[in-house]
Amino acid sequence: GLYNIIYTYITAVWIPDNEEVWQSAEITKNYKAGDRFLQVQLEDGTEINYPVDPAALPPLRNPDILVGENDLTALSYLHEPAVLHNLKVRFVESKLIYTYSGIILVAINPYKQLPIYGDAIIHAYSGQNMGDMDPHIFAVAEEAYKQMARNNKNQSIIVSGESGAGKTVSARYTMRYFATVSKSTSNAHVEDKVLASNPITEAVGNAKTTRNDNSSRFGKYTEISFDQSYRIIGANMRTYLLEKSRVVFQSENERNYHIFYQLCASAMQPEFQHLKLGSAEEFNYTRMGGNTVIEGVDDRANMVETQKTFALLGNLLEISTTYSHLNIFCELLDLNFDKITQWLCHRKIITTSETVIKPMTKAQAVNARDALAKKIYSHLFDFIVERINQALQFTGKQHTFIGVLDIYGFETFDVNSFEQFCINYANEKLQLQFNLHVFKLEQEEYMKEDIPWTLIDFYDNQPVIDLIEAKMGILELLDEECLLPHGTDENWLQKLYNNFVNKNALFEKPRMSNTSFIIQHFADKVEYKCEGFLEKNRDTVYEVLMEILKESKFRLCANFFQDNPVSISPFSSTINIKSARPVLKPPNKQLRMTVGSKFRSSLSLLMETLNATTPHYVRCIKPNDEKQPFEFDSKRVAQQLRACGVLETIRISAQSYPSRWTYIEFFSRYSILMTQQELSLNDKKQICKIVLQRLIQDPNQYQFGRTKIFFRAGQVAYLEKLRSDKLRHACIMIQKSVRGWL
Ligand code: AD9
Ligand code: MG
Repeated sequence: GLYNIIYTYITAVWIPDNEEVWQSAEITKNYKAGDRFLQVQLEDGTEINYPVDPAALPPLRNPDILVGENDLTALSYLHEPAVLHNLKVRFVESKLIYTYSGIILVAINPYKQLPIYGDAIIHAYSGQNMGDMDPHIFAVAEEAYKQMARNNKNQSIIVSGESGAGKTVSARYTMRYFATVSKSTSNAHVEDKVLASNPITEAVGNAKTTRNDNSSRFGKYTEISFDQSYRIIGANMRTYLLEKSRVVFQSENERNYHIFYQLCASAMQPEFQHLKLGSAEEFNYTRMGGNTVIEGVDDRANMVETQKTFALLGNLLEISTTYSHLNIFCELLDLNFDKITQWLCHRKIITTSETVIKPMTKAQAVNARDALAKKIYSHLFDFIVERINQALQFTGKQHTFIGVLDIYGFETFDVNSFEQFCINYANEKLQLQFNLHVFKLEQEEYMKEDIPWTLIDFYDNQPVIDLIEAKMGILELLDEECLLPHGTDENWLQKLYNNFVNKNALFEKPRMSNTSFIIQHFADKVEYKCEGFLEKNRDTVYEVLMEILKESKFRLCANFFQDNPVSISPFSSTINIKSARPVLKPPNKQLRMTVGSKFRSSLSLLMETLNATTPHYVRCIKPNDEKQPFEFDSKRVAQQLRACGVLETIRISAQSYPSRWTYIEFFSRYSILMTQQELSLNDKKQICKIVLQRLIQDPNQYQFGRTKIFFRAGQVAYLEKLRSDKLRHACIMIQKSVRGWL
């Protein structure tokens, strides 16, 4: 009903467009309820009769005064075209990359260095209120810092978005902000050390992919610790799910981890000569992608930087790579050459009656070698992270912390496998955390304003999470299959079909495939191919090879494979077994835990941590696939806004009371709509109430709070329309009377 009434007032709508997703259309003839056509003029001037469904009319365009708003939720009509248009106007016309959407900061990657990150800007944001300044990543950092100090509460900054959207860059800026505003005088280097952890983890955990020359292949949560006076005292980081397969395999035009190319480019440096490296072109593991150099990147210069940051942390590693010819490998890791050769090519099969030694096929041997390389690299990665944490350990007492989460965004490719499954599962968990937080904030705002509690229907994605992680869910069935000696990907998939097809609305079997399954995620439907799930979840290395590595005389290497690994002092490169103390490494039992169940527990720990903090959200958007500065591809942006939950949040907002005005704001903007009699009253708040009740008859469209009026979607646009009509009318009256005088 109301929609139809408003419709006759509004002059423009959004209609779907193949190229731009939505295009604006001016209504040229008043729409009558029930009409099946809308007479409109398109942007190029053509007039058409646009067919419409009277029950679902096209979305309305916001009045122009609202376009360009720095907070999307200030838009009166909240829907996809409004959000997209507003972001585009800001980004393309005004070169503004940051916009708020309620409590979220939307950051669009400009693909260009902007002069908005200098120390002067940091100081400009320091101490300010979020609403008083232009949206900025520093404003979010300042808000976290201020709330930490004001409420004595831990904070977190949750950065998400797809590959190449700018998460790592944003996370780095927040860390730089904290390091700058909280500079301590006593412990001068601690901020530099905290910042130094970034280049190191990027050297060993980032790589060139087709989407991003510096793509993070792991998730990271960095807790920055502060003392009583809110000065940085140290930091600690947790990492999630490193992409191990990259160590042994890279697709075309991709590279292995940066560190390998940095080392190869520095092969002739005296400190690396003993590694007997050569050019990256020589090694199978580094040349597979076809191109070992990245345009504009100098690997040798970067190695110097990597070494510097290691030195800054007081923690220069004896880096040993394992990817040259077999005897150099054995020499470097101090392994028994004969044994390695034997067990890389043969398999021991133990039956009840006898033990046979069987040669492996070439494919099996390659597989065993790759599994070993992945294992060593992932141990090395964990070891480096552990060392960084030791170097950033602090002696005093932590008062509070701010955590910065830089995690992979929701992903969907043509072929999706175990990795995408885990990544999307993590994003479901983060979305739920976000939904519950927004819900809680709404509830608090209603209480503060004495507004009767209205149940808002918010999207609850708990069912998808249950499908994945609950008892007898997808992960548990996978673990069970992994335990069976003859378990296969196909058998597991069959069990999924039996358990969920037609029983769980979020699970589907694709019509044309017997090797995949579909999950309806909050962001999109994703089809996963079952091939490889079991092996990736088991992640085992051939036992005999592990035994040989355990016997290595190179203690670092031997230690990787011990059941009870000993700690290694961060400040010496030799390992003193005597002084060794037990470390945080998981007990051996956990080493046998599957990747899926390990990931599930690390996620639940992360959620526990996040829930105990005040969260701040940054959603990064990649505006085009060509890395072009300030190019806005509407299709790609719309797709990401859906995937990162921005539109979902907008929908929640639109269902409750998206527009909130203080009585003062309402009074000053709409006094033109007030009668002399109304204006003669004393109590301004009372005037607002009387006027609004007269202008909007349906009392369900607004609520009077203690300090604010809460409007349902569209009401502010309606008031704006009344206001501009009144102004136009007043103008005409003035013109007439002027003419009369003449
Ligand atoms: V991935 O999931 O790790 O593959 P990220 O982390 O989301 O991805 P990243 O931060 O690495 O993306 O950004 C990709 C590139 O975009 C950077 O290397 C910069 O060249 C570019 N970028 C991102 N944000 C900005 C910015 N605020 N200003 C300028 C930017 N350039
Ligand atoms: Mg990244």
